[in-house]
Amino acid sequence: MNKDDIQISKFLSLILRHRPDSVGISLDPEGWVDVDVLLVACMKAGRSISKKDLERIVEASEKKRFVIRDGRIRANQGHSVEVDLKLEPVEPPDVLYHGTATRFLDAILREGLTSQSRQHVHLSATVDTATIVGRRHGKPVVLEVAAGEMFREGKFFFLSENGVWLTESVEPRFLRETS
Ligand code: HQG
Repeated sequence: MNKDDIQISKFLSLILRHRPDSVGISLDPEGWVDVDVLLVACMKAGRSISKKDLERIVEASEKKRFVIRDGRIRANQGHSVEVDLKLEPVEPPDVLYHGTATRFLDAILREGLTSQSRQHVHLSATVDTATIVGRRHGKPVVLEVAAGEMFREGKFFFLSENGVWLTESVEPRFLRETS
C-alpha cells in the first residue's frame, strides 16, 4: 500500500473502530455501516474517498482489517465502540501469543492482560505476528498464553474474520515470557 492508502486505511480504522461520530455516522449493533453513507460522511468531513479507492484499499489490506458485504462495511476487529460482531466461540490452539512492549511487562505479569481501550485482548497465532504487534508500542516482547488451559477452564475465545484471536482477559497464571 502506498502512503496515501495507508492514511486512508488509518482514517477508516478510526471511524469504523473508535469514532464513527467524528464524521457524524453511527454503526449498527454489529458494527456495519452502509458504504454510501460512509463515503458521503467522509466527503462532508473533507476527506473524500471514491468507492473504487475504498474497495481497493479494503482488498489490498494485508491484514484484512475491513470487510465489505452487501453494500455495507465494517472493521473485522479492534473496536473500542461497543459492537457485537456475532463471533461464535471456538476452541483455540494450546498456545497463543501476545506481543507487547517491555515497559508494560511488569504490570501485565502482575495484573494479567486486560483489554485496555478495546473490547478484547488481542492474541496472535504466531510469534512473528505477535512481535510485529508488540513493536507498535516500543521494544517488543512476546508472551505465551496457555489458551488451551484457559479454554478448558471455561474461558471464551473468538477468531475474527481476519485471523486475530480475541478473548476477554488473561490472568497472570496463564502467561509465560518466551525466551
Ligand atoms: C497492553 C493491531 C499494562 C497490551 C494489532 C498492549 C492488534 C497492558 C496495550 C490490535 C495490560 C494495548 C490490538 C496491563 C494489556 N498493564 N499494559 N495489565 N494489559 N496491556 O493497541 O494488542 O494494525 O489496544 O499488551 O495487530 O497491541 O490496528 O492492543 O500493548 O491486532 O489492525 O496494552 O491492533 O491491529 O494496546 O493491538 P492495543 P494490541 P491493527
